[in-house]
Amino acid sequence: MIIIGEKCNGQFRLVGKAIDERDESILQDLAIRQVKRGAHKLDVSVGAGREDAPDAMKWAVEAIQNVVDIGLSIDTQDLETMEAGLKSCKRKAMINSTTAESKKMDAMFSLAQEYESDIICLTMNEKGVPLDATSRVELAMIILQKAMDFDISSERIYLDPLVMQISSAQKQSLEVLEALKLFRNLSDPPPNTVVGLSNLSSGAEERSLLNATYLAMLMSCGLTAAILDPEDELVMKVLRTSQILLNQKLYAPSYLKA
Ligand code: THG
Repeated sequence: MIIIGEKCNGQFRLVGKAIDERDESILQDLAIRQVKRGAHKLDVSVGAGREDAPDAMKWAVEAIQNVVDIGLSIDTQDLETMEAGLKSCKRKAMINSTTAESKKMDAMFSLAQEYESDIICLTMNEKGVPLDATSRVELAMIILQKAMDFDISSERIYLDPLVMQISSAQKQSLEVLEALKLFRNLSDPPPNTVVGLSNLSSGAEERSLLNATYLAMLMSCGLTAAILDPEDELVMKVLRTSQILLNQKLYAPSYLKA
């Protein structure tokens, strides 16, 4: 399970302000803390709708890399901001993300080629996020086909079925689980998969409990990576326990401490 820390994200007010002021210490503190709790990669987003997004992304990537030595997931839908982020990455990066829209895939897969990065592919298109599992699979097939055209091997692709808010789209939590099960049949070895876990509980109470419970379910459906809060202790305990129960890690009495 690849753990991608969610916290270096300009949508959090404190982070947004730190980016405005180019205050490195807040971003660096978040980066160090997430890695300490087990993050393998860090998602970096400067937040939507800022005019200085490419410059802000370059600055954020450099600031984070000055304190931690792990791969970054460059989280933006803007091509120029994506390239600014990728250019600054010292290690293999992850493009977060392309949709299944043809033009978007052309642009983002080209960048993936040029920068030899991994790429998260959202199973949505110009019509939005499909409401059922099989439509998500249809988009996944379009994505995998296009990746082949760009000579991007399947181990570099992370399919994201898009987790929605439980408070406004309750039935979608089941469709996402179903989609993950179906994605497994699309290639051999099965494609990598990723979700933004905290989307689930946005605007809800009992966030940690919702996120942790859903993570266990997602993992049992084959999820291979997640953007989540590594400082959420319940989420991390359930993640470690699920790895044991799914026989992905060797059980030892002290498995939570290891
Ligand atoms: N898929 C992919 N990338 C993603 C997502 C996804 N990147 C962004 C997001 N979704 C994952 N990251 C977060 C980060 C924070 C929150 C949720 C997901 C979050 N924010 C608070 C909220 O919504 O209530 C607001 C924070 C604040 O304002 O303080 O929970 O799905 N590929």
